[in-house]
Amino acid sequence: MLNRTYRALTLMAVGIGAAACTGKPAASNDAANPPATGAATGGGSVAKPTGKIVTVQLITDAVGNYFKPADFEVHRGDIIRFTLSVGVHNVHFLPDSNPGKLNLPPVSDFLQLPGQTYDVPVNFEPGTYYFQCDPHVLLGMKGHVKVER
Ligand SMILES: [Cu+2]
Repeated sequence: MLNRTYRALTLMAVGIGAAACTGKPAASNDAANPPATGAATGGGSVAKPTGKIVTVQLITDAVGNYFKPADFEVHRGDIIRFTLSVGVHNVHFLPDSNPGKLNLPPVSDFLQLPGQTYDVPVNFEPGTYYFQCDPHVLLGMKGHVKVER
């Protein structure tokens, strides 16, 4: 069920991507007109993929509930691969805790199966971003990722 939903979403995303690629030629006025403040929501620049995958584990153990690593750096174009190790967790780049940041990824589904992943392509502007696991944030399950160009 989960897998099927995930696959459908993936197909949708691929479909949208393909449509975007085969659509009209890239708007040539993008370069001439820097996006107005707030206009880039959802339409920000897509970073060129670096091929680098940064794995972050989601863990429940005797120490508690936590991301490992919880504070790390990535570059634009990397992929952050949140991977469930133990427990039931999600990943939420809370807008309220990331004021002024654009292109925040959607909140993930709950990861419940060990090895289950949630990929976040790093298309954000350079800066430090906060994320948390909603059910465990009060237990300290949160982290920061610093995005570098
Ligand atoms: Cu959690």
